[in-house]
Amino acid sequence: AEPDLQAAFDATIDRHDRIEPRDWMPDAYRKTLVRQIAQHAHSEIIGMQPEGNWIGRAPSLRRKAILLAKVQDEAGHGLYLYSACETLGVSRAELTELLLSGRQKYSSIFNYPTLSYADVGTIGWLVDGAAICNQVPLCRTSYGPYGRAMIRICKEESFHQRQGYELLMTMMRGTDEQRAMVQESVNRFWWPVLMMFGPPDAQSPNSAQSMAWGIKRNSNDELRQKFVDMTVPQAEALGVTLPDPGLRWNEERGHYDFGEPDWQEFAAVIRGDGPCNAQRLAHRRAAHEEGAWVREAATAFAAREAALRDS
Ligand code: FAQ
Repeated sequence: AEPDLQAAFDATIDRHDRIEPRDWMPDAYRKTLVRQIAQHAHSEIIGMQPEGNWIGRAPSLRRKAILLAKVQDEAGHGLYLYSACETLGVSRAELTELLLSGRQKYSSIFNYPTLSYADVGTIGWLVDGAAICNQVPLCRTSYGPYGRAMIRICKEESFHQRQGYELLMTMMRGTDEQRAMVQESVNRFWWPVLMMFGPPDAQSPNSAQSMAWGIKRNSNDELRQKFVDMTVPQAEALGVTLPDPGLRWNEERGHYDFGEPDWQEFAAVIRGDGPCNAQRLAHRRAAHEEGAWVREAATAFAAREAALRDS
């Protein structure tokens, strides 16, 4: 029956229709999805740390309420994504183990520190802006549970992006010192944000197959370009300079030209040698260990309820 199953799978992909958890799928398709969705889930959960760092030091009650809501949304995104991943036959416990042992990755961007409150704004504007650019096409990904999770996540990411932009706008209308804080923050985050889209297409081992399977709908370079085109006018409206002397409108291409990120730095960060990799994983590990009693209690409770039902 194998050839028929493969043909049915191929036909579904060709129609741009969706593969669902109980459908037959090639092992390599399942494996790629687990890798990408798990990496995405881990990014949401680890991504709570850089901003979480500022919750206790937010400058006003209003800013604190906004930041708390955003960081909680990120926890929620991680949970929808772990659930989507579980439909592929892996458990959240296994995925957490793969993260903690360094066998699965999370986004490079969360290995950079947050040094001032302006970073909360910059993360919203640029990091969530990049996330939206990458995730809107993923709403049409070929695997049903992943695409459906993306729809809700993208709506929440839009709020995140707006709160960041609004925070930076407020600071830019403030004092010279506040404007300098925003510029300094944008200078630090710009290049690492461009790296969020992954390596250049020619060095992206997974892109061609993931696009053929409809898991990815656009290449890394296409999305990076789209993000730059979308962000330059926003930077102008804000009054900040993007730290790239090579950035200029190319009339012929109808796009902005821009400089090359430092791919050696990117390689070092995903190898584990970024500024905060050790700290992020240590914090995640400690939180996991401290939560062991909650998991044990929930498991014991579920077992007792099941025993009561069966008796
Ligand atoms: N960081 O062959 P490709 C968020 C790895 S947004 C670390 O091009 P692929 C929201 C890649 O895994 C961030 N590793 O790979 C938020 C592969 O290694 P592997 C999360 C990276 O998968 C905002 C190798 O390099 N978003 O969390 C990165 O086709 C604010 C070769 O690369 C997603 O995960 C990187 N930047 O394309 C939360 C989106 N780039 O696995 C809190 C979904 C590449 O073979 C606060 N993912 N690598 O060992 C994707 O769209 C894709 O997986 C790409 C990479 C585009 C990231």
